[in-house]
Amino acid sequence: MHKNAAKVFSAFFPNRKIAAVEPLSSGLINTTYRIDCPDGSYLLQRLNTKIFPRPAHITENVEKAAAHLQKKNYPKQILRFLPTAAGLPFHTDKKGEVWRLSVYFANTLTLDKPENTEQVFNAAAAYGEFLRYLSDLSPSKMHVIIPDFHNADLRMQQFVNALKNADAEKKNAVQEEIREIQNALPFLQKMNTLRLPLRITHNDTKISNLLFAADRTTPVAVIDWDTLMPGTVLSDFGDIVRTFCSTASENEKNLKEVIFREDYYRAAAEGFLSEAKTMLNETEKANLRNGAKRVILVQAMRFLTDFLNGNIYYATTYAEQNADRTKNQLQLFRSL
Ligand code: GN1
Ligand code: MG
Repeated sequence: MHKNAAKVFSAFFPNRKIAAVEPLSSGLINTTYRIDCPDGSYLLQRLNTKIFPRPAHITENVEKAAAHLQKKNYPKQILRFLPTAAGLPFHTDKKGEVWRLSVYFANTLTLDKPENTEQVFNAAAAYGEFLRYLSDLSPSKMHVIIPDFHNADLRMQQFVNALKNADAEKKNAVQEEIREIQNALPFLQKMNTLRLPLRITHNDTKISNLLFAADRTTPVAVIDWDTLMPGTVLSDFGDIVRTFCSTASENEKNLKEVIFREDYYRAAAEGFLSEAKTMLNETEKANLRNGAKRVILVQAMRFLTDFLNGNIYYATTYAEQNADRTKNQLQLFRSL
């Protein structure tokens, strides 16, 4: 497997010596390796083309956004994919798998749960800043990478279908969670009636998609631009809250560890608004907290849907992991 990563790397740099190949595991969709060379490191990633069937659309979106940010002197690191030796934006191997390469930003780290309010404020500000810098680029210029990604109606439909098709044993195992989500559906339907402007949004503003400097406090780069596309700011703010205001990561099984921190929420809202306030309209500003609730609930529903479907979407390391993630997110939802 790692041998294969090394081989793919040579499609980008045919003659570069590799010192080490390290798999990185925080994403739930793509497979990522760090490739260490004597003069620096790279990130090599196999794109999950079941979920991202149009890799060229992703690279075009990323390039468009990167050029825009660069032109505006965006103060943080800008993500870029490196061309293959043949000059292509990504490499397609013999099996048809798609690989991208980018520079690994040295001396950075990711977190899977927050450690203090300063970190939360800075992180939310960094995402807010990213959105503000992109706010004068027209959403219609971007490809829609995953249609209906934040369409709660569709997520509900997928959940209802999964319920129809799942066997009794699986449904029994998550009876309470099914009921809790069903009870919350009217809230989702109400949120759907809000009229929110379409903007260019990140759509995966989770804690592990922000690189921090070694001080663990200063954001260095927003990463994972795969789902950069038209969306609503409330979804991005919601995912910040979902992952920065919980005392535990989304994979935590011990629910006692999962607590919504009101002080972190205040820090997140203040940090986000310190950068993004000028671009938001009244409806957006008035619904930040509801947006967070909505994202957490939808995430719970997506994990539960995948559990009922037999774990076909999210990477798992054990059979009940998506059920555990559902419980984790519902605990957070209640706590909020
Ligand atoms: C997925 O694999 P990753 O970290 O890029 C998912 C997000 C979820 C997240 C939950 C395309 O993101 O929507 O919020 O897992 N991405 C896609 O951890 O579905
Ligand atoms: Mg992602």
